[in-house]
Amino acid sequence: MSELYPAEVLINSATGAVSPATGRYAKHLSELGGIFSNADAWSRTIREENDPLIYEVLEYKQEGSDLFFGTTTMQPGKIGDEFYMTRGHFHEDRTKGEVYNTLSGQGLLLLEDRQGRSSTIEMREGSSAFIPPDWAHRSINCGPAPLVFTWFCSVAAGHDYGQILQQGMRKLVIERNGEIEVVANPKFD
Ligand code: M6P
Ligand code: ZN
Repeated sequence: MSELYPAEVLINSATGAVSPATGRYAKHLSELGGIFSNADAWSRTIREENDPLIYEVLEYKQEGSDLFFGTTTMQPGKIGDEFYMTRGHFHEDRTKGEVYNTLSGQGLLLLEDRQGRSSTIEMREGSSAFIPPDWAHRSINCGPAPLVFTWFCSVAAGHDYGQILQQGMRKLVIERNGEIEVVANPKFD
């Protein structure tokens, strides 16, 4: 096993920059097919807004560590009446949870367990969210500015996207008459 060492990692609350970062990826709208309810609005936005960036993930991980952490920075916007969101996932290892801490912006963390129970936790500066093992989680930027949060997780957790990608989540977060609303996903009726 490689040797682990103490490290200071700087995180920018406004941009989500992680320094030093050991990994990063970006998700543009065209890579998020099937997660938004309004497929016409999805393809129109890709065309008209030139495939906008939806979110970026930066991470800090030491080779051989059991823990890693990083930031997710989500752009503001909507597809139809649905706010920009992450894919959403369960962990492959059903015994592993995760912690989020919001640094800036405002959003909702949408959670759901395998029995179909749903929960939402507000994401705003200074709020931390405990994600229990075996609850799927998706973050949603409901504000006008980027939503920046840190996450802390077990390396062994892994991502399981299958179920959420195929079925969606039981709740949708939409804007209606200028208000943020959590509504039932009609696909589950
Ligand atoms: C959070 C963490 C990451 C995750 C990212 C994007 O930052 O949970 O592990 O990858 O959100 O979410 P998703 O992978 O569901 O698109
Ligand atoms: Zn996770």
